[in-house]
Amino acid sequence: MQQRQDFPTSNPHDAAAAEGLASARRLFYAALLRLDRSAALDVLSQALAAGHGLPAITEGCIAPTLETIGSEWEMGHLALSQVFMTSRIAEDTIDRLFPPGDASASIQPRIALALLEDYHALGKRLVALNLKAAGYSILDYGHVQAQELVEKILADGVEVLLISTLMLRSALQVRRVCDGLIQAGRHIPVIVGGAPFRFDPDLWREVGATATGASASDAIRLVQAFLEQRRDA
Ligand code: B12
Repeated sequence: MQQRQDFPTSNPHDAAAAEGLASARRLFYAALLRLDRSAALDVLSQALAAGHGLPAITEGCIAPTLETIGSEWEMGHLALSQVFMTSRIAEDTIDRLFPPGDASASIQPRIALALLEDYHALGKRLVALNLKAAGYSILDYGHVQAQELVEKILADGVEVLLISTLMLRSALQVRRVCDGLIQAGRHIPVIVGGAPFRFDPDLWREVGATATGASASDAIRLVQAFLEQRRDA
């Protein structure tokens, strides 16, 4: 499985930052596998204190660590119970560091984020955190079914929709959401992300989405682009 690349190291500060993140990643991985919650929390707290921003910690530490653990499970080196426990500890650590609802949000278009017919919650949580840290206010619908999601979007007048799915079966349900919105005459950007869309680069088009992103930073970039497009229209 492909790993995310380290951050570019064009100058000594970047090189030091990349080394700091690589070290945090190693320590985070070790803490998770020892099921050591307090060490996991210490690693991320220290990375924040060292000046690594939330996007860098998301993409340079948390996400690649879980991917490594997933790859080791696929290769038979770890049990599913270990994937379950480590991801649970990662989620708790993130919740303790960034309690839900604590980020200040000032930009107020109606942006909704949902985990569609799937229980892999970590990616959505990180996307929400990063968007809030970038100043966006988010309607977080949590885990929803396709029909329920369409109804919520129509009721809330959502302007940009973000969907996270980690299983192919769930990713295919995006088609039902997009069709439901079109049938209701609601044409809004639908941005999708998660493992199936990274594994198959054409899947987002096949399910009728408007765009896909591979990371939480991509989510911010795409939301910004769609809002700018709307302003200029
Ligand atoms: C951890 C994990 C679990 C944990 C989930 C814990 C939790 N609360 O989230 C547990 C152990 C519970 C689990 C269970 C299962 N899992 Co699982 N799991 C994983 C694993 C190893 C890592 C996922 C993760 O948390 N990554 C870290 C987060 C931060 O990354 P992320 O979610 O990808 O999100 C990032 C980006 O994708 C992006 N992003 C995410 N959403 C969005 C949205 C938008 C709009 C944008 C722009 C970006 C974006 O930004 C995020 C931050 O960088 C993946 C392997 C993988 N490579 O993804 C398998 C994986 C997703 N699981 C898989 C499977 C099959 C299952 C099970 C069915 C296993 C089983 N036999 O029981 C169950 C089903 C659970 C369910 N019903 O939903 C498969 C899915 C394959 C498929 N084709 O459908 C995978 C791909 C493993 C594999 N290769 O087989 N899993």
